[in-house]
Amino acid sequence: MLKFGDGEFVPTTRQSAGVFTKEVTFDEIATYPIDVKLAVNQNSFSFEDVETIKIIDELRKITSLTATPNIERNTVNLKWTYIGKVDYFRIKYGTSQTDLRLGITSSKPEATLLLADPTVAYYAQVFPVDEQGVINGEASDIITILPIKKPAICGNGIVEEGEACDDNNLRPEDGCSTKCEIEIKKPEHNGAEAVVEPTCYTDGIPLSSMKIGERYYITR
Ligand SMILES: [Ca+2]
Ligand SMILES: [Ca+2]
Repeated sequence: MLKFGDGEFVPTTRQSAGVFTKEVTFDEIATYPIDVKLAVNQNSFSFEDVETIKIIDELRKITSLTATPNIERNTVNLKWTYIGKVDYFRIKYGTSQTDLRLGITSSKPEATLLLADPTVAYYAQVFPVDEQGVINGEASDIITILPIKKPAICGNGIVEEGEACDDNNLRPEDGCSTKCEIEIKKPEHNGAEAVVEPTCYTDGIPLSSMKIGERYYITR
């Protein structure tokens, strides 16, 4: 028989030899005295020095974490499930699994992370925190967010993110550099602009120009 707090003695369930169990519901986080009595054939034996039971906290735990990339925006939407009463969540993330340097706080079980470099992997973990931002529960596992974009390849003829041009080669001095930056040479006579018409002459000599996007640039 078990007495929990101010309650009555209640029978326990014999689980195995010498092991009895009783599931108890409590309302508050507190320390409760417990009392145990052995009842055999109308006789009951009380035990002294029975411990108190300290209910220190309810269980708070992030139970799952998923990431959905948004390729257009270079962001990842995180969603997670949790158990317990959680007021705030702290999301830590970064490009090193052992050093999650970045962090944001959310009051909802979701958050959007802006990926500064979408061509590398990120790692993220969610923690339950209190109003002061102190961790007060069990964190999620660390998840891996795979690169959401391939790195741009200069010279493949496709203008990709981070490239101003791509002329399908890795030659410099032809208007588009080896790093896919636009190369513009200053015109040699007054009045001309770096951006020119396709047929532009300097001192009677046609300028060599190159069409990049909708504009022509002087290349020499
Ligand atoms: Ca390219
Ligand atoms: Ca080039």
